[in-house]
Amino acid sequence: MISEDLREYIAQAEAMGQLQRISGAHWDLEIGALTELLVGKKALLFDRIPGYPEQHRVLSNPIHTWPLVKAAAGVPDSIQSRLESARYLKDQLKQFQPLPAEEVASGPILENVQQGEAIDAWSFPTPRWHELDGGRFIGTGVNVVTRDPDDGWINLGIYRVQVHEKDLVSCFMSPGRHGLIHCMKYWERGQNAPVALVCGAEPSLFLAASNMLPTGTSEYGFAGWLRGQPVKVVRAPATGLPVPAGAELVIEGEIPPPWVEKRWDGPFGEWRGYYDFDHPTPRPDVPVVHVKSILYRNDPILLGAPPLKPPYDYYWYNLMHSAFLWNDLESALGVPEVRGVWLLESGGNHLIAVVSIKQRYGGHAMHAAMAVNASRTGAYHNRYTIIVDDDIDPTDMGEVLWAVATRCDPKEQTTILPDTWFAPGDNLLGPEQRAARDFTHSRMILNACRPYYWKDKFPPVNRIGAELKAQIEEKWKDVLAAASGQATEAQAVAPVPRPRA
Ligand SMILES: Cc1cc2nc3c(=O)[nH]c(=O)nc-3n(C[C@H](O)[C@H](O)[C@H](O)COP(=O)(O)O)c2cc1C
Ligand SMILES: [Mn+2]
Repeated sequence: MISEDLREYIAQAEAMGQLQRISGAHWDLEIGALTELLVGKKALLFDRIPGYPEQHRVLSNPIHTWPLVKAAAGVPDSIQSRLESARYLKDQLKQFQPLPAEEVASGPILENVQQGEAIDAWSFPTPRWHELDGGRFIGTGVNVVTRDPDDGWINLGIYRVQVHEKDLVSCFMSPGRHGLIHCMKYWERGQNAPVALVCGAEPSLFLAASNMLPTGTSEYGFAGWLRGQPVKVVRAPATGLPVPAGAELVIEGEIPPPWVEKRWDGPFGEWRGYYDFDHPTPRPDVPVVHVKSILYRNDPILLGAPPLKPPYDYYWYNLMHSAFLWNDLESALGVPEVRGVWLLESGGNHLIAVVSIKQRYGGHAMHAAMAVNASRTGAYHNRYTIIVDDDIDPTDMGEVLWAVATRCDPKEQTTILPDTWFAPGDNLLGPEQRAARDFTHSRMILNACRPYYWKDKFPPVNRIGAELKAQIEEKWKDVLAAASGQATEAQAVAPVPRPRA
């Protein structure tokens, strides 16, 4: 699906029957609650938000249905399953060539410009998304644009943005984020870091920026490649940073070093399924953005993608992440015979990685597990890595847990890795560790493959064989049909009263 901007995308989603329009929902909790209740069902377009011009809108759950994420990622209609979709995308990734952004002289984003005294970040219907949130987050479906001062590389990441004052917002970047590394380079030079917060762009940018692309690769180039046509950008007036010409709303500003100025943001309901931090303590050490200009289209549409408690249909994130991890394992990290990769929904997108392999050598499972934890996608936050044999579908949580229960000896086949890359928002960080600003954690590898050196002596699986199944299905088809039919009828028929003794 190619759309030039969010409006064209909305029209396409509506034509697919994937859009729900909602009028009159309040920015304070109502939009957030409807977003949570309808996730996985439809993209939601809110208008007539109380207290704001009728056509200042919010689009939430933009790619949070299976048809929409498949379309945004370019998976053909003929492919249905999650695993096959991830397989298709990882094969596509092997051909990835960045298609750089195309600079144009002007665009709809420049229709309205707030500068100086006119700047007012409250003039948009920013939702308060979750009940215990400590404020209004304008940046959830946001693309944070930064530039590497050394080589000019432009990065886009999704880093939450809270409005604090009319010309002051905050932007939380977890340690290791490309955007934060760019900022640190400016701060080391004694300069403020320029930033552009794009709150409402066409969703291929959202999809691109939510992935752990390699260092040095611009998410603009990735989104262009995904769409098959370059993203058109204009130079934002205050910072010179490239922003999508068709974006809905852009906040430009400067981030001073946190040792000069910082705020507390949140609390905020996060993707692990908890508030960040422990309510009611907000998070300290969040860089602030001094707003230099706000650009917006006529009747702007904010893009909202608040984190929600897993599990839910998190496919939009898991699909691409799984494809990235799969491709990393095969391409950069050289793991042979990978048969499937999936990030389980219950782990949000970053907590449980499952890889199925056809074992070919002793240590193959550990090779795969170490590679998961070496890839950029799997190195971050991934608490559990589960390796399974090729008879297990990694997207099937029941099968994965069966493999863990029956093939993974806790003493012999689990490994704990200390001091790994986590995040300040991790709900398992205790008060002392938080106070020490130590955000690392341990993680576990579960080798749930049959032990390699005696795998041929491993008991066979107690499951009907394909040949016997086919024979029985042919010979006993009437019984099978009747029995399944009867079962449904039986449910519909009222129970027969017992005869009295
Ligand atoms: C909806 C959504 C919200 C996110 N919020 C944050 C956030 O507030 N802070 C953060 O550091 N990462 C956040 N992330 C994760 C990063 O955007 C993601 O890891 C991305 O790959 C980072 O880009 P980078 O590798 O260019 O830094 C969020 C991701 C999504 C999809
Ligand atoms: Mn990046």
